[in-house]
Amino acid sequence: MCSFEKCWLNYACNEMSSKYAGIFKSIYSDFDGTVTGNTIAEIKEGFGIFFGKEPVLLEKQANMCDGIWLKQYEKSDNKAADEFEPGTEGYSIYYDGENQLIVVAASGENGVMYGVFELLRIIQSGRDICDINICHAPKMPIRMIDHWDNIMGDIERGYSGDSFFFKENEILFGDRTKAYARMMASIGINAITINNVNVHEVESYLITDRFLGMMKKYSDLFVSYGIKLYLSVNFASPMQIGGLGVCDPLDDGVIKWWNETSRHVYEVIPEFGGYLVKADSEGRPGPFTYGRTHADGANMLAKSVSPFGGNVVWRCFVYNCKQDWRDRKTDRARAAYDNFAGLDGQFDDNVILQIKNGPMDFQVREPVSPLFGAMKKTNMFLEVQAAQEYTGQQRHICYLVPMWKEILDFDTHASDRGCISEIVSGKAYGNRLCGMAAVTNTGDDANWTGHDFAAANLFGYGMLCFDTERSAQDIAAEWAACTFGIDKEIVDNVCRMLIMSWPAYEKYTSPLGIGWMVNPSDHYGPNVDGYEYDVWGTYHRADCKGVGIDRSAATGTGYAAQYNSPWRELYERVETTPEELLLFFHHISYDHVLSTKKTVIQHIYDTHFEGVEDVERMIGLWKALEGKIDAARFARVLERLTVQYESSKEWRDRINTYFYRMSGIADSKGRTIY
Ligand code: GCW
Repeated sequence: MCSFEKCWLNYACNEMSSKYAGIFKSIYSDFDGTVTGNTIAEIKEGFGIFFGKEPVLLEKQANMCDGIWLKQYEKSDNKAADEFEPGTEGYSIYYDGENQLIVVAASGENGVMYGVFELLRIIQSGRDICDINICHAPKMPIRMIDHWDNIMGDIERGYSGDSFFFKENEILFGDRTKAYARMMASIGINAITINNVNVHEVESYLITDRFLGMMKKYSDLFVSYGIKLYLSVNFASPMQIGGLGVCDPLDDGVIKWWNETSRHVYEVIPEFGGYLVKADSEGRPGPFTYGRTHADGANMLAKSVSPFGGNVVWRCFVYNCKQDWRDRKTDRARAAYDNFAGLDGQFDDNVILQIKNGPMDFQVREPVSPLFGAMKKTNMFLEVQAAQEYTGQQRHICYLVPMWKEILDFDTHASDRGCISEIVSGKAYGNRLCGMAAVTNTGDDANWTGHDFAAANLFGYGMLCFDTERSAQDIAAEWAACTFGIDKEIVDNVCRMLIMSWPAYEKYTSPLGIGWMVNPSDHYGPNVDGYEYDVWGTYHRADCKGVGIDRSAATGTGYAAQYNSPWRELYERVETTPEELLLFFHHISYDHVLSTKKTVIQHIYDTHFEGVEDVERMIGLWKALEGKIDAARFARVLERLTVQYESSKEWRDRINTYFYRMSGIADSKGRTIY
């Protein structure tokens, strides 16, 4: 048996198999190259399973019929959209019924590969080939995955086993690596950072000869799936591995060290993507030590890779993690904006700022980071977290695509095209280097993501980067069909479970935009005051009268004023703040009445009871599928749902009890609160 599963690439026969059995006998490709080689292998495998026979690769395209043609794109291949530019990664797919020919047309190898993967998903989810008429090009130019894998083999915030890249200071490479690259290509990923942004001692050497040979192997594999390899680097490398006394970005010796190091990296790996950097953040070294700005730091690195076409992805997760809880003015939420907004226009062309979706840290509910609306002359990535650090750690189902869609749809009002999706896709200001990055949720568990349902987040992330217009429901349905089969009840129930899961998680954990009520350090399970008096700057400020943080400009931390109008005015006032974020922006008394006519305290009680009931419903939906899903996966998911149920009750009881004791106000429905 295989030590890893195929997730959504689990090709299986369905009704289309008999309809088209034996028809697609041949493949012809206008392209050749390693990506095309993998694409053809994929067609052979998929079509072999779907239609019972592997198509054969033809040498000549002479009046081809009964097959699949990987074709150089021409205008006449656009049969679907009025305006369509395939670019280097887009494609059109259509079916020529007369000749029983499927055409996948693109301008480059990556486009053809993405087209073929979409075609296979279409067949796999039971849709009819004869209806295909598609023109697609990815919305996000760069679609990145960030691993937080450490070279010892553990994964920071990893919930699905150990790394499949590293083990005990060595690099792993094998079937699983290939299967992984294929899986990422199948969802359109074109950049992967394989090591943690927290770069410890040994990982610092990944850019040296000690490891570069293996990195080259990785890069070659990735390139054959259209993916660029990136590495996280230690800003203090000149000291850590270069023996210099400083890592000041304006120091000549430091500049020379990076120039030589990068030149050598590109000598070994000409296709190398570039560096990802976490600097001056949570104890990591950075330019602040030398009184330099983050533009100084990023540009110094960027100049070292720019002769070779490399990029520097620079994270904006920079904040004071040594705060005093009595200090009510320092606000962690303000930090990314305060540290970076003023630097707009100062970054080199090959620098991309990577900004977390919210101002805090991947909570179940946060406003969108105001930094996106503050910069017009800077390349930006939207960073999201598929790893469910604060959303149930892959023991709970929490389908994050609806959350990410809300973020992408958020209008920053920075310009006429101020939506996050327009900004980070480069459409708003015409930049080429931009896109999204997701902290991944994979590990060496057989099913890759621990919870089988967590794979929907990984799949969904890729789908969304490609097409931000697609609905979360549509993505869920395709994932369910490709993963568990096209049976209607399966797809319906799995979709319902996915779609209700984020709201459910929010209900039983976090009321009205308050986050962080988790156990410190591991971030799993409820602990209302876990971070309350700690140095990390993450407070709820609950007292006997009310709860929430005043972030208004008039009386609070001033965070609300970091937004463009009209958001700054809307967030400034209690009456106009969207209720799901009320306690993020304001300190509110427990008896404040919400639009639902409920008080804040009653809302807290009700949502916590409802959240648990939602989990019960999810269990019911899953149990209804017994016998339709293979026994092993059925049991695996049920086991995790049971864990989720127990945990949701604990959340409900701890949160409700805390606020009952704090406020002294009883539940109007008289339910058990301790
Ligand atoms: O809040 C933190 C996580 C860290 C992570 C950090 C980051 C990789 O708890 O584990 O470090 O975010 O995003 O850099």
